[in-house]
Amino acid sequence: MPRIDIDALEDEWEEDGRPARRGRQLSPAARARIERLEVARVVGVDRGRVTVLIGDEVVEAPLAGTMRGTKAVVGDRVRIRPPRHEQDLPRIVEVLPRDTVLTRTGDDAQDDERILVANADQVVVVLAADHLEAGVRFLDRVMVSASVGGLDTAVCVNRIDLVDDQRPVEELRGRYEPLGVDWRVTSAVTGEGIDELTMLIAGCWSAFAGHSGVGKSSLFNLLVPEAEREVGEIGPRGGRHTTTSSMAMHVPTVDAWLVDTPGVRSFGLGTLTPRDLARHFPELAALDCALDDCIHDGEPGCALSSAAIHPERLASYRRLLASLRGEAA
Ligand SMILES: Nc1nc2c(ncn2[C@@H]2O[C@H](COP(=O)(O)OP(=O)(O)OP(=O)(O)O)[C@@H](O)[C@H]2O)c(=O)[nH]1
Ligand SMILES: [Mg+2]
Ligand SMILES: [Zn+2]
Repeated sequence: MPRIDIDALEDEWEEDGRPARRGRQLSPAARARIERLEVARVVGVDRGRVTVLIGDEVVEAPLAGTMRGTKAVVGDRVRIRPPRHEQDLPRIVEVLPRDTVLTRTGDDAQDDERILVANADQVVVVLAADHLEAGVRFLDRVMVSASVGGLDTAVCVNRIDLVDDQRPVEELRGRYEPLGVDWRVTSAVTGEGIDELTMLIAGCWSAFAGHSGVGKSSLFNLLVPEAEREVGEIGPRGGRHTTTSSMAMHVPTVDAWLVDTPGVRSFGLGTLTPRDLARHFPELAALDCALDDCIHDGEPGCALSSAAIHPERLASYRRLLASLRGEAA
């Protein structure tokens, strides 16, 4: 499976005519950076295998034994210590506090919080133009989690070549742009919108999120030509999970970092309370409601009016509220 692979990188270096490195040996530059305890950035997590960027080199660096119980996720800033012997690897000895986190739970009844990406500036929710409805429900969930975790949410409606009528996409754009959501429309097949997507991610750390088959890895491969991520044979209907690990790569033309993630079936918000939900729905947070800690769910005197929020967004809010209360799916 294509991913950042130290051995493959070493092969490339050999082809470059640079001196070949033996076994696990680090370059002197990387070793010097590690010895200075320079902060490294986690760029790949594939099951237990963690790769970090130190300076401009990617090296494998598992968690040190003393870090048992800690997890490192893509985007984490870490300190690593040098290998203790010839066969050893550098090891992560500290995960620095995270500025932002994008988390989800398995479903709304669970509190098994998993971090998808740390320290990203924005999450780009990829929707399939030919499966918009399921995508929008997913988007509403990600927007809440991103707001809680301190990231911006943007949208990329991909697979636009597969739909003749673009009005539903434009209608959605009109619903979400006023909420501060940047909106892009792309096709990984025709190349439509790729330049605009590139500008969206310029200069920052972005992570893709979306259902399986919406085209995250296809877009990633266009934005990071050397990525060669495996893409699925079918689209969102197949539900096949092609990508199984998260990986960050640099987009040098716009100095951006982009994270490809595995598709997820559900985006649970199981650690949130109804109050959190109300606070992280921007239309509701902006309400001038005089009631303390109101969740705008029929309380007498609540300022919620139908003018304040799109009916579909209100319906979505009420569905999420019910689901968090364990009332309905
Ligand atoms: N027609 C069309 N097909 C696309 C487009 N983008 C992706 N596809 C196809 O959709 C399928 C799924 O694409 P992937 O890039 O693997 O999707 P993914 O979101 O990475 O899926 P997971 O890794 O499973 O989460 C592949 O067959 C792609 O060729 C597009 O813009 N138009
Ligand atoms: Mg993928
Ligand atoms: Zn209220």
